Amino acid sequence: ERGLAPGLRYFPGHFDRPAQEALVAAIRQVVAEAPLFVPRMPRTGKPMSVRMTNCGPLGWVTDKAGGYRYQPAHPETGRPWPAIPDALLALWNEASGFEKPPEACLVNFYDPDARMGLHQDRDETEFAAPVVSVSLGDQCLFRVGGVSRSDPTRSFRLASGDVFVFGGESRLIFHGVDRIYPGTSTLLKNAGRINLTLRRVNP
Ligand code: MD3
Ligand code: FE
Repeated sequence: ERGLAPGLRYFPGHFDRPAQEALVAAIRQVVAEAPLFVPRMPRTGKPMSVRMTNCGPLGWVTDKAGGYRYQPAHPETGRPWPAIPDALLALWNEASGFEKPPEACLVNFYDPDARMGLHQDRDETEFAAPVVSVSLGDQCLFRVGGVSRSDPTRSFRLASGDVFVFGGESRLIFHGVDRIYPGTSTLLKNAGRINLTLRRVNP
């Protein structure tokens, strides 16, 4: 483990290959029940390049009319989100140090040309809980800054099986994915990356 800043912890290679394969199998089941959707920016309706789904009691969604929010059902099927896989609940218990269980697990799928601009996660009302993130598949260039957009940033090349914990003073830092490095992992059938983020939404 590397402690990088107050509340910011990095566990490179936390999940070994068999554990990564088990996570991918669990996520494929989630996607079968809750298909990937294209999130759209509030007001403009511009599509994000990442495709998403969720598991857990709540899921993060965004569309032109409703904007960023958490809701208990899939935006297209209207069905409740599937349960969070046990391996991810175990990770939360180990890594978060938070007494209550995660309410949302956002699943982001990156094609080789997908990106995520620098942003803060502030659609939750519980900022005392950390966000726990797992990377699977192709490597990416991940950027983290500070709590102000103008703060200096550092970049990390994240690999499959890496875990990041963003808590404490790092819960509201700016972060984003600048690029995917296609062909840097054999975990997934097709090139691309999956990121899982476990979150507490409500106090
Ligand atoms: C720091 N996802 O879904 S994970 C996101 O790789 C998101 O898909 C990126 O940013 C991805 O919102 C980055 C790392 C991450 C996730 C949530 C955070 C860093 C965070 C919340 C607070 C602070
Ligand atoms: Fe984020």
